Amino acid sequence: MNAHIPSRKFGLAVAQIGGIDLADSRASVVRRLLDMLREAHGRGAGFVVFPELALTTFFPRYWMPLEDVEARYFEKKMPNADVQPLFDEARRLGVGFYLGYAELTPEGKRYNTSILVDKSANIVGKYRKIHLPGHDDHKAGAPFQHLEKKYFDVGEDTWKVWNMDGIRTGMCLCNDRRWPETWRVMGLQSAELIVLGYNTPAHNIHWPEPVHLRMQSHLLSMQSGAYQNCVWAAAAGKTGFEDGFHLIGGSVIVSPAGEIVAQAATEEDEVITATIDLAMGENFRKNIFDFARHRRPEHYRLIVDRVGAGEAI
Ligand code: ING
Repeated sequence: MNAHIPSRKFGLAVAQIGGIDLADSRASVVRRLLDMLREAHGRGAGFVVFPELALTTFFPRYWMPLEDVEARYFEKKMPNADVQPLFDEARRLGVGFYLGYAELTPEGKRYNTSILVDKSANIVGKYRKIHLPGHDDHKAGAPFQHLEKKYFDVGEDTWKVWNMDGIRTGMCLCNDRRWPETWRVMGLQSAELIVLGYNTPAHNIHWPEPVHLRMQSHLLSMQSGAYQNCVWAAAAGKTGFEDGFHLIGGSVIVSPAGEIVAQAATEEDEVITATIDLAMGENFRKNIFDFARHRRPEHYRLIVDRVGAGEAI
């Protein structure tokens, strides 16, 4: 019989944002993020997840000269004048947050980045996206591009887990959620909560994928990642239409059982919340996914040694 594990309840929010057009200023976007931060706080949240690239339109859909992309879409400092109001209000309300943005470093490196900010508005952790989807060439016949491999460098540091106001919190970005390795690296660091933002085009430019499968694979990735690593998981989407280009909705909060406990109903700015009990993961970690007792890394070598699929061994 499992010794009773004392509950550790916590108010978690996901702030899904609707489309951001090319014409939308960062100031107008930050006003929308502030509105959702306040709503989340009003609904008892101590932490809010904002989307990937939350300050601008999903610019990797456009082929542009690098100097223009860097000038228009990348943040040279974080925080900066545009986002300082978000940090100030979060500190005033005592709410932590995850925020995704495009980062340009002083050395000229470009990353698809996310930060964890605690309830005193200190940046606790930074992550630079590892799994960059898409391509770096111009696809002339495509209705839009997906140029993350052109505009971003691959992050040099693996996924980490930070103490975020007493919660062992890991983070990743968008395409990362589709790869089980992402979740396991954080699961092996005893994560309790994994948060991420995403921008997922509804239309697949590579083959006529039925649209409903975009939502299916997003939810499947979230639910399996959470369940197989005994973590609470939260995903904030940038959604709806951006200058006519469609991004899926489906922002969610998923329990360590892999169950969706909250899901966005729209493709607009929408806050979803849940009171999560961090103790829930313990039951799964002590039994079915007691990694120390059950995992057999000596049989997993292929996962690390091989990049692409190869011959049977
Ligand atoms: N977007 C998409 C994502 O992983 C994608 C790209 C969609 C890849 C569907 C494969 C299938 O959700 C980002 N930004 O990674």
